[in-house]
Amino acid sequence: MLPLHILKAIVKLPCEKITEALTTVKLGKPDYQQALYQHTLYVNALRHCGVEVTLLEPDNRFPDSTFVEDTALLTPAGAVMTRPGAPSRRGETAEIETTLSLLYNCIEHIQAPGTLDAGDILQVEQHYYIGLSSRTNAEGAAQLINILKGFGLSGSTVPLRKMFHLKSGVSYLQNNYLVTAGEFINHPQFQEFRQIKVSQSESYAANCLWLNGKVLVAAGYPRISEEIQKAGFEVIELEMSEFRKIDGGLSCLSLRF
Ligand code: CIR
Repeated sequence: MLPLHILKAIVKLPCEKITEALTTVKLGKPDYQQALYQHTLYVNALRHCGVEVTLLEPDNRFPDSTFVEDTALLTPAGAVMTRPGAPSRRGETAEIETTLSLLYNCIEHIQAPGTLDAGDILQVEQHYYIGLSSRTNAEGAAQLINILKGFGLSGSTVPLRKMFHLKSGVSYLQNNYLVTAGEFINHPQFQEFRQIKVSQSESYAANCLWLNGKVLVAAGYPRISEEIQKAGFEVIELEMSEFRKIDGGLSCLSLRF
């Protein structure tokens, strides 16, 4: 198989209403200016990894809309528009679909009553693990597995116990390496992987992002950064404090293809 290369990414600027974004954690409201600054550094890091970035304008109608990852799944065979589990986020897909329609001939859709956030989808080569979470239901996952089959790809489900999204607790770094935290450490469905295990105190950093041989890791989690470096990856640390306050991680901020 040819080595994977991420060529492009779509990102969307945080909007002023990011202060009203959904959250399950009690870390206070994000600071809009800080979020903008952290987002700029994120975009710079994508470019540093050789990725061409399309930057979408902010949209105050959707406080969570900087988390573009949740709105679509991009595969080599076609795109899938999700149906986000949070009703306040459903309208985010329209603009992303317009952008993707310039890039993809084939765009499929998750239909009601299915719900799916792509933060629940972990791609490992040709296979897509789909977390069943408070956002992604069994119907949404079943629809996606069917679509993937049509694309010549495969999918399977992973029920979540505590994690917010599947990728809040597990990331794939290529070369058979998984970064795992919490309930995904030694999980029976991930036994064939080499695991880089994240301690409870650093579990936020389990959402990291492989990009063309480098790995973006949230700043402030030194042990996991070191483990990832030991595994042979160059690490780029990025401050994520404002996105963390609203359950967002590094992968959530871009759609990559
Ligand atoms: C939400 O609740 O939907 C946002 N505040 C966070 C979304 C994070 N997205 C992701 O992990 N892919």
